Amino acid sequence: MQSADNLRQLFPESPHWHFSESRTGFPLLHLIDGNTQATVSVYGAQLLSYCPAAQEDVLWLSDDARFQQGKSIRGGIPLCWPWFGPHPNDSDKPAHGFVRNRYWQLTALTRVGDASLARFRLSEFDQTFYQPELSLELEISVGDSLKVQLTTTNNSQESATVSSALHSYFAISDIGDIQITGLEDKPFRDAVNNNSTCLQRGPIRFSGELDRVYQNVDAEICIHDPGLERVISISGTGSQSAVVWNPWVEKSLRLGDMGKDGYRNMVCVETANADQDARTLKPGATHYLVACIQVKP
Ligand code: TA6
Repeated sequence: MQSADNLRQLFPESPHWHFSESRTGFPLLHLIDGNTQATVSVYGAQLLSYCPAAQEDVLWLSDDARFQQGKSIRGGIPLCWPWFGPHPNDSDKPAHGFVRNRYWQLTALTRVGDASLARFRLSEFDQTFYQPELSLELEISVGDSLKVQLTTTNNSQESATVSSALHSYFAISDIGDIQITGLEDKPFRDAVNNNSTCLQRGPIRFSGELDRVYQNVDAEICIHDPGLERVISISGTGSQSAVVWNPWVEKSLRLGDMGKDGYRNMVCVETANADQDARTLKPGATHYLVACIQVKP
């Protein structure tokens, strides 16, 4: 594992990046572009915060988030890979894959145009969890918008099927007041109602637990938040599916790390390759799953 001190030696601090540690010693990278800031945990290569200039944090991080080895951090943008949801045929394996519970390697820090960019690589590849040899890289670009790119390359001689998600937790004023547009008339699997297949009618509004996997996603998704007087726009590439989730009261209690009434101030809108949108990579092939997030006035 690269400690914060190791990272300072490898990447001398600058006006555009510096390092610190979580209360449990996880190395944290802070990326800065003018008055815009973002924080990334090296554990999980997980964004924890993105604050555009003159804006409240766009990402939600639970007050009770655990920064503990082997556990995932509740909030920000956890990476689900190489399977989304439960493992397809082995319930002993963790939900949402294993890379969110691993230390990644920071391999580059640079400025590209008006943005600060960081690149991470998952070096130690846990063959116990996944056979075909794949490599995985994450690129985070912080500027007027936040760009997150997860790159999978199949280095093996056989085809490999991967499902994944950029499991983004967005900060909102109140779950009862927001609405989500951009998924109207799209089919979805309703995980709260026996995985039944339904069609979205109009904007999404919340009045209880909601857990849906949308397909044929081909447009920008927007979170309209009257309380914070803003619209968060999420555009995906290399993705035709999106997951929308709020655990509401009971599921929050079962999860145990959502914080008191935390569900009221978060909504997940995940840029994904889920269910039938899973991707099969031929030998030598590369796939890019990309989310571009920005606040629109
Ligand atoms: O993305 C939605 C979802 O799959 C929900 O079903 C819920 O379980 C959520 O992910 C959180 O999963 P986690 O493993 O982080 O508790």
